[in-house]
Amino acid sequence: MNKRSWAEPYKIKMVEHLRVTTKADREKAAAEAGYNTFLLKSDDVYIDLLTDSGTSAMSDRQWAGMMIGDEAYAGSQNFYHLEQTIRECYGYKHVIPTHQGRGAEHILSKLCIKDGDTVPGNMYFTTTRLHQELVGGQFADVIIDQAHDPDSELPFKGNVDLNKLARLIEQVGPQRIPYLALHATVNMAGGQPISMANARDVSAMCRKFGIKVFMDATRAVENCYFIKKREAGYADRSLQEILRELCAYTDGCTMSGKKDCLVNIGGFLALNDDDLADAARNMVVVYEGLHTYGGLAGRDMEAMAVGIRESLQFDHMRARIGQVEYLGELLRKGDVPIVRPIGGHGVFLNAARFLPHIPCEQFPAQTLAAALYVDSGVRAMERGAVSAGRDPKTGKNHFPELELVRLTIPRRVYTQAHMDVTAESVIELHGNRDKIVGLRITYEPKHLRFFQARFEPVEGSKVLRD
Ligand code: PLI
Repeated sequence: MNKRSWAEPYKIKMVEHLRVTTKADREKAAAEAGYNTFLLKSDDVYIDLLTDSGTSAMSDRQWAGMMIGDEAYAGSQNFYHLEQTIRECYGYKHVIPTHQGRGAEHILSKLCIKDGDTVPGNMYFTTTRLHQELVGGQFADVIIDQAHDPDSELPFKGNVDLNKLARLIEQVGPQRIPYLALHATVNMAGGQPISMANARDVSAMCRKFGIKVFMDATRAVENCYFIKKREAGYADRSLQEILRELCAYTDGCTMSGKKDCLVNIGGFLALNDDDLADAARNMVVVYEGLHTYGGLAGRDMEAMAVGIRESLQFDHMRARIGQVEYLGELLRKGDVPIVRPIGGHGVFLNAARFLPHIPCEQFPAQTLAAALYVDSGVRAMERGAVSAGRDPKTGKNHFPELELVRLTIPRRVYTQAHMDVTAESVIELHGNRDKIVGLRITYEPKHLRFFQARFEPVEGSKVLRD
């Protein structure tokens, strides 16, 4: 036998019990939550694949780090440990901690974007675009066309289209583009990576025009794993070396530590420019907290410093992405339409194809996430028209080409058996798709509506008919 499997590079020391509910319980809970999986109580959820954000299991070493939290208001030792770790692992000069990723996005957007500016990026992300818009910026999508095609098998579907970028620079002028937001990986495209070659080319083009490049490094280590696996010349390089090279093509990053960094809360803004960092340190005290804690407890910063080192271990990342791939392969073999290639942090169901009888105005992805919960207690997340929101100028719904449901895998939390149970539910639901009823909105908040909007079935009282 030649084949040798990998297994998780850890064993389980503590367990959290899960509550098993009946279908009737779940129908009631779904209706009470307005068919929005964000409004479910977690106690009513069996397998929680809502997000990989802040849901990871910390290691014993991270928990040990929590015990050496230095909770001084100013100059906590844990800040200096975190700063040193980020400097070494990511290579940026200045580190400004924030309570989570959007805290960093807020500061960066406010400091760099002027009213009427355009901010290109490889596909939008919800909070990122909102912060750009709140300060008068306009997001411009410069991702390659294939990223919008769930069936395209390109290995680096997150790449920036350099022609689109060049055209944009020509159209609006480089002085109206404060920076390019480079997402690694691209969440809304299905966790698709960018290649090192693309990062290098984007950086060269932007530098030529004096445009800065800031990376959304939230899942950059996952991106590096794909570079190692798929890009020529990187197979023998460590994740650490690849990460340093990737970051070197950028001027700084925003980071939600709640993903790659294996913590339940935390983030940072990292910058190379001294003046910009100075301004950011000035601003962080207004919105987050002193520049040596940025809204975090000392223990949170310590756990993040330890988590960053763990995230760069090859065995960790192979098991993390391997688990996502395992679930994706089960679904693919079960003829469920999913985004290909399988991404880094989750498997994305192609809801438009899954539910061809539900028109986009009835939110197929929102509907599918609700029906999946009713079927088995698996909680997923809508990543389609509801997440895309409305055009701030016209008020019209954005209807993105990708109408997806994300089965997001928390790191080090679930076993392969949980993936089996999830796949069985999705495959069975696919067989029963004609029993699924579309939704309409009954309440819509102004910003980031996917978090709090409420829905009801367009006919009858059930999203999944008996
Ligand atoms: O949730 P925050 O504020 O720590 O981070 C915001 C954020 C920024 N960039 C990217 C690529 C994200 O994925 C991200 C948050 N993502 C969430 C919450 C998710 O469920 O994907």
